[in-house]
Parts: sequence; C-alpha cells; structure tokens
Amino acid sequence: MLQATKEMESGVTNGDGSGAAEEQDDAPGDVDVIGGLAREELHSLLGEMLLYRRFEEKAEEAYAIGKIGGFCHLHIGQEGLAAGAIRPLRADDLVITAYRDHTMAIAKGITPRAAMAELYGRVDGCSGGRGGSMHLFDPTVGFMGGHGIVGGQIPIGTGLGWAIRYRGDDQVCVCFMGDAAVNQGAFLESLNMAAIWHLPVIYVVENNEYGMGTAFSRVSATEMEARSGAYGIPAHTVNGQDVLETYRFFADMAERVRGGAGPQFVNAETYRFRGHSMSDPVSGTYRSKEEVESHVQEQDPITILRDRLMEADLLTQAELEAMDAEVRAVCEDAAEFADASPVPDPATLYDNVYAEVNAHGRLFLDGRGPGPAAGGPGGATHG
Ligand SMILES: Cc1ncc(C[n+]2csc(CCOP(=O)(O)OP(=O)(O)O)c2C)c(N)n1
Ligand SMILES: [Mg+2]
Repeated sequence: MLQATKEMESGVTNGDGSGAAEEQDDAPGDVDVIGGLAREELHSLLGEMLLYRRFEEKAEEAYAIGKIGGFCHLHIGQEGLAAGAIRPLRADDLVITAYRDHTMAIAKGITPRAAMAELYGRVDGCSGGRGGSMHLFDPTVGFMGGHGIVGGQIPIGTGLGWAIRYRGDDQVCVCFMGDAAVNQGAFLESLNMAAIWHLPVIYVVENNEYGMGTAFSRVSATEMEARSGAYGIPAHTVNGQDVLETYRFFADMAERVRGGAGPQFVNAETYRFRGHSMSDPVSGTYRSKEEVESHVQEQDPITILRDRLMEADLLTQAELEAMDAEVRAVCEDAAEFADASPVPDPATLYDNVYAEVNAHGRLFLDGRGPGPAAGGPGGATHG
C-alpha cells in the first residue's frame, strides 16, 4: 500500500500495464493470486479505492463547512472505475472525462494535494485554482479534464485520438462519459468520425443509471450496448463494481486498441451512492431510499474486494485498518495543504483566457509561444 500511495503521488500508473495482461488464473493452492493479480497488486487496488473514498468524504466535509464552493459532484460508489480502468494504462496514455472527475484525476497521476487545492480554488491546485471541482486538468500526466458540459469532452477525446494517430504514436485515449451523454449529438458525430478514422479511443459510459433525476430507461428506446452499433464500433459491458473484472478488462482492451483494434465502446455498469451533486439529496424523488441502500450494501466496490481478499486469507483486519489510516492521513494532509495555499491574485484574472497569437494570427496550442515576425524562420508557414 505504501508503494501504491507513493506511485500515485509521483503520478506513475503502472507504466507498462504489467501484472494485468499476464494470465495467471487462480491456480489451485496459489493463495497469493486472485484473477491473475498478485497479493501486492490486490492490496494496491484496494488501497487506491479507499484513498478515493476518503478523498471524496473529505471534500464532502470541506464543502459542508464552506471551504469548497460552486459545483461539486462526488464519485462515491463508482471508484472501481477510476482504479480498474485507469490503473492498467500507461503513464503517457490520455484520459478525459466529465465533471465527476476527482478520483479519475488522482488515478491518472494528479496528486491528492493538487486535486484538493483545485477544489478549494487555490493557486496550488492543478488548474491554478481557476477550474474548481469540475475542471481538474494536467496534461503532463495525461489527464485532459474535467469538463462541465454534458458530452463536451467526447469530441475533444476524439480529437486526442486523432492527434495520436496523426503523430504516429501508440498511446490510447480513454474517454469517459455519463449515461446521459449518449443522447447528445456530439456523441453520435464523434463515434462516426472515430470509426471512419480508426482512432485509438475507448469510449466508456459510466452507466450509473441516472442523468440527474432521469433514469436512462426513460430516455432511451434501446439498451446502452446498442448505441455504438450504427457506427460499427464494438460494444462491451463490464461490471464497474467489480474492480478486478474492470482492471483485467481494461488491461486487455488498452493493449488491443494500442495494437490497432480501433475505437471501442464500453458500458460500465455502476451506481452513485450520493446525490447528483453536493446540492442534491442522496435519493431524491427519482429513486427510493431502499434502492440506494441495497446498492450500498451489495454493490460497494470497496466492500466487494475487501470481502474477497479476506475470504481468501489475503487481507487481515489489521492490514485493512493500517491501509485506511494511511489514506486518511493523505487526505488530511491534502486538505491542510489546500487550506494553506493562497487564493489566486485578482490581478491575474484575465490570464489564460486567450491563447497566444503569432505575427500571422496563428494559434499554437502545443506549447510554442508566438512565432517570429514575417520573413524570419517559420514566417513562411501558412496560417
Ligand atoms: C449540455 C448540458 N446540458 C445540461 C447540463 C446540466 N447537467 C449537468 S449534469 C447532467 C446530468 C448528466 O448525467 P450523466 O451524463 O448520466 O452523468 P452523471 O451525473 O450520472 O455522472 C445535466 C443534465 C449540462 N451540464 N450540459
Ligand atoms: Mg449518469
């Protein structure tokens, strides 16, 4: 666990995907392995999900006392996807998602400190305190946001896939979205282009059954899996509450897409244990308390893995408690760090609003500054 936490703090996400793709099925008598994952890896996955849960609980607490403002959507209940889908990726693979992004950002390598400081709106936040909860972002670790417009990240994720192909690289892009996003026009256009251009993008629906208070079954005449068929994109379903199934699925899928399998569509079944956002009640009028309670009791990804490990004698109560104490300390430290970080200077309010433009009016979004004046090197480029 210690190692896992350090890996997260340094942004390393199991670089080569090792430990996942290797087939080591539960050999009889091999007590240290479940589903092809060794004890250390299993502890690491559990510790990661625990970290996400405690991070979100800390954010919930900070929101309640006014330390965090604006929108704030918790991922509690859906942590199996952050851990299971992102951990098997390479450090240089790309991840993009919607506004329920805290755990996804940490899974891809943003530190809990930088994530919490962003929620607090402070300068040490990963987006300089300007994005807040919905707009965590750090391209240096391959986390491309954090997007507040439902479906807005889908064309951008498609563009990231196009850029990978254009440059001849072998990364993959994992583009998450909520179930409500598949009814946006941007989803349809993006999938069509991804299919035509054979882009290395894995589109993942975090299907938590609801878009705010609207059940997916009320707004769709088909099952989720049918949504990519019109574009010839293969559809898959994975149980997002079973982190081992999710991990193995994505370890395999990322390598297949890296190897040229083209775009994929994944219906990841999950459930949110909290309200849509911090301003909503847990159940509301669109789902019953009993429905929520039964999912919390039976479909908690952390409890499911914990019980599995304990039943197989791969985890003791003392180990679990030590793990929990460790991640609680990480979250406490993140909150203290965020609270001590200054708010952005009002004089910088207009920074980063416009991209730099060179003498020819051309935008460079790849980190280059304004180009030289006309006639100099590069001056002959066409805008
Ligand atoms: C284009 C657009 N329309 C409406 C909204 C308001 N809105 C915010 S979240 C949301 C529901 C999205 O649900 P889903 O995609 O299933 O994601 P979940 O919240 O379940 O993670 C809506 C309608 C928005 N942000 N953007
Ligand atoms: Mg939803």
